[in-house]
Amino acid sequence: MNLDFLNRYKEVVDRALQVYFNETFIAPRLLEAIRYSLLAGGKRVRPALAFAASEAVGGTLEDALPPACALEMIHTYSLIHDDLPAMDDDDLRRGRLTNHKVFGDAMAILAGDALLTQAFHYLTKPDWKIPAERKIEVLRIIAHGSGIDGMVAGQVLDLENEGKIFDEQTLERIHTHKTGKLLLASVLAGGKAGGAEGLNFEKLMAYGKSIGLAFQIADDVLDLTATTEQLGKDSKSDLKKKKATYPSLLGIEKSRQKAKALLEEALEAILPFGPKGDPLALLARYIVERHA
Ligand code: GRG
Repeated sequence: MNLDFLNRYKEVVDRALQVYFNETFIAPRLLEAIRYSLLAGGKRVRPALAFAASEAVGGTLEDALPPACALEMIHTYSLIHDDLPAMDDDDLRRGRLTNHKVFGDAMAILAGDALLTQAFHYLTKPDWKIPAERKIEVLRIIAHGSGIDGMVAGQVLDLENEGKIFDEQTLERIHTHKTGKLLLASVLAGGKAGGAEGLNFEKLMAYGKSIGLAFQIADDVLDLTATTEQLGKDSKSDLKKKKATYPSLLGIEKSRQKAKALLEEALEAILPFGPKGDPLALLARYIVERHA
């Protein structure tokens, strides 16, 4: 798969984050902890979705840059907190030791807190040149996707169901919130920043819901089929923690089929965008067919 477009998006967001988190912040160790996890080379799927959604509706990369950076900050906070001993207690993330293993639990909690808060501060940047009403909508979308009815709710459902017998409906509820809501928010925030309204916004919603769930199903399968080196985090960790996953419920093959069916739904939803929707289509394929 040609990933040039993804690398182009990655470069833009990496540069912006690199420049933003600099020595002007007053607590050097906090800055170090933040940079350690944020600039450790994640796939940058959420920023890429925001950029691609903006382009699909005729917006620019510049329009979607603040939400792209804010989403990556929020995503990184969730990974740092998810890895803590009180949550998943993991040692490896993005190919290196987890944040708390290097900086201690207290600093890891604070680095996550600072990233979440700073994401919203970043969205008030005066040089973000889109209409003020659109900015408010973007803020609402991102807050909703990350908060009490979004990613955090999903994490709680996930923790509550560890080790339990669950059905497909419960599993879908966990996945659509824990992972799906922030991915959906990435598509909608980028689209809204680029000027999406009405039917265009609805198409993005359908696309975002499908790829949000497909991403986590692919992630569940990769947890079983990829190596620790490929993933940059411990493989088979869901199995060890008796986590609710699609492969544990449906098996690997049926899980793959479900992810493919969701991919088809996502591709169909964005047909009306024509060639402007190509980056979204490529991203959907990447999300389902990736090897890490
Ligand atoms: C509120 C205390 C508190 C903690 C929040 C909400 C939360 C902790 C964690 C949930 C987030 C989580 C770990 C979801 C799993 C989603 C997932 C597959 C993450 C990995 O995302 P990738 O593959 O990672 O995009 P990279 O490293 O490439 O960015």
